[in-house]
Amino acid sequence: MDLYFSYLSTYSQKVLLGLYEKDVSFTAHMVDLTDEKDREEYRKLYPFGKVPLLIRDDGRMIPESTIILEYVDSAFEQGPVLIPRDIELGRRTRFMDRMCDLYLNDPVVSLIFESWKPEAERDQALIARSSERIGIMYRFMDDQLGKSGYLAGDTFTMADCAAMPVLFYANSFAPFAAFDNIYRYWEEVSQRPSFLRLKQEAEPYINAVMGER
Ligand SMILES: N[C@@H](CCC(=O)N[C@@H](CS)C(=O)NCC(=O)O)C(=O)O
Repeated sequence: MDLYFSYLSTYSQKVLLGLYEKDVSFTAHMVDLTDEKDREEYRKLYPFGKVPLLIRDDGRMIPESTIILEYVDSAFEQGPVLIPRDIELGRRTRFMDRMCDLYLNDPVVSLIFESWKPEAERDQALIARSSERIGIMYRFMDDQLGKSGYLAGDTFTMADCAAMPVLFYANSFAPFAAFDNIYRYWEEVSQRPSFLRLKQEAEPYINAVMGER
């Protein structure tokens, strides 16, 4: 199995977390999103140019982080069940995964990109919209985490794989320390071996890009 990914990409990190949690091995192919030549080369393989992308041993391509994790969860039994088989918990997991991707990840990425522009060129309306959305998501997540240990119930799932990489970046741009339940959750999940491994691997790439700004 081959995984095309970038350590800078939260969607790639989401998949890496799931693979590390389940201890599934793969051949790693890093795509340098900061290098136009590398991106162009990658688009020959996957014209949308998005990472992550999984290629199975039979050659079938599986793009999209959620679909990759669905595949990994159904194909490999070991480790945590990323999408609970219980219908209600499974639905809740998919729902929280969508919420994290659409309403947390995207606004956090917008804030990061805007922060890299000179102040006068920043899109203030986008910054305001993104910050508002992140605030709504924090309240929503805090409420969920007040009722259960993890985002979609009492076990670690794909929803947590989706949330953690974004929370890691988000805390610098929109700190969540005032949200007790998110804070307590973060203190615990950020100590998981899968996250510590990801953080150690990704940090040099993140620091290189953030340091340049
Ligand atoms: N919905 C996709 C989103 C993937 C995505 O947006 N990846 C970004 C990096 S986080 C990317 O590949 N950007 C490069 C580009 O758009 O050319 C998923 O869940 O995998």
